[in-house]
Amino acid sequence: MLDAAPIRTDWTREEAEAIYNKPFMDLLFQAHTVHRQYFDPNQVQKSKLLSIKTGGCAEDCAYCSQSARNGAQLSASKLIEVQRVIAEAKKAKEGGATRYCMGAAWRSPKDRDMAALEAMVQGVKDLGMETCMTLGMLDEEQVFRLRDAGLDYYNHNIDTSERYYSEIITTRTFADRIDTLNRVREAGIKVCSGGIVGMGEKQLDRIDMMLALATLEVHPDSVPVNMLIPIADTPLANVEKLDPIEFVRSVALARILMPKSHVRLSAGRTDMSDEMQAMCFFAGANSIFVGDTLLTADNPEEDKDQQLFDRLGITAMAAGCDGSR
Ligand code: SAM
Ligand code: DTB
Ligand code: SF4
Repeated sequence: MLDAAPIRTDWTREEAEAIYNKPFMDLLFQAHTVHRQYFDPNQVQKSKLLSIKTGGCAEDCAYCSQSARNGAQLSASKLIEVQRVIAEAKKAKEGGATRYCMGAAWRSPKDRDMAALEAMVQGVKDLGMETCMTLGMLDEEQVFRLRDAGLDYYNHNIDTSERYYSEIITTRTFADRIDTLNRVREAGIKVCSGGIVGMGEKQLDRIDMMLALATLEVHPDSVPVNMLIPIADTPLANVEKLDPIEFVRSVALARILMPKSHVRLSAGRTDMSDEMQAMCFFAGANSIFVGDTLLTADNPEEDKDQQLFDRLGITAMAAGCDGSR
């Protein structure tokens, strides 16, 4: 067995560009080799998402159905009841999910919401599931409160390259995102951070986004790679569709630059063929969201995912198992 690829946070732009642009077969071979060194390639984690507060968001993210500034905005709902969250998590567990991710359409949580958020974390953890939340920017006290409630992961995406960021979001900066990520990591909560590809960015933006994640002080423990789901009446509704090969290259780059991180094949799977998803798993993706809705958008039906797993000989990671060697 070859020595495992080292974990590096000093990758250069030249190295990342050279990897991304390798002949496709060489790129896939390298990504898969790295993947097998750290993970069982036949195991994929099933995560489930729940929108705990939908719509009416003050931010102007150009891709999002939940921004109050986009024409597409969904009607705003209040934070849902703790008991409902726990009941939904229980159903997800019965369906085989081992990780539960709760998302809120907020710029940041209000202090009056914190007690309910803590109760949600505790309730879902008591079911024996891994917990994740994505609530926008957090201050130090909020980070400590969520950590003390037992939150395992915090999801906070950098979404794109620093250069392209202001084309997509103007109500916060790339640096604001990094600040929250640092606070979360320093408090000892695992970091989940990735982004979206297919937003009309250049190839170099995809490379720089992965490079920004891979050169953080510590790699995110998990890296969601979302393919843009175009939402009607948002500024990105009619953006040109990304070449699927470019998407697979982005997954492979994430795997090679961050060998030990879970790479999550996140939004956009309804528009991916089974073969494209298989290629993403080969390139190192080892987590998906299951269930027919993400936060607000569609996701493949669970039967379809199970059939794909069966055809590929993939098994779902068991609770408490992270698929690592
Ligand atoms: N409001 C919080 C925030 O933005 O940090 C959490 C929820 S937000 C919906 C979570 C992530 O979902 C975003 O960072 C983005 O990467 C992804 N996302 C949202 N809308 C998407 C879309 N239409 N297509 C692909 N990914 C999307
Ligand atoms: C992430 O990177 N992708 C998930 C999760 N983190 C919260 C969310 C995808 C949302 C897709 C659009 C929607 O459902 O509204
Ligand atoms: Fe709000 Fe998050 Fe949507 Fe941006 S991505 S508009 S912060 S819910």
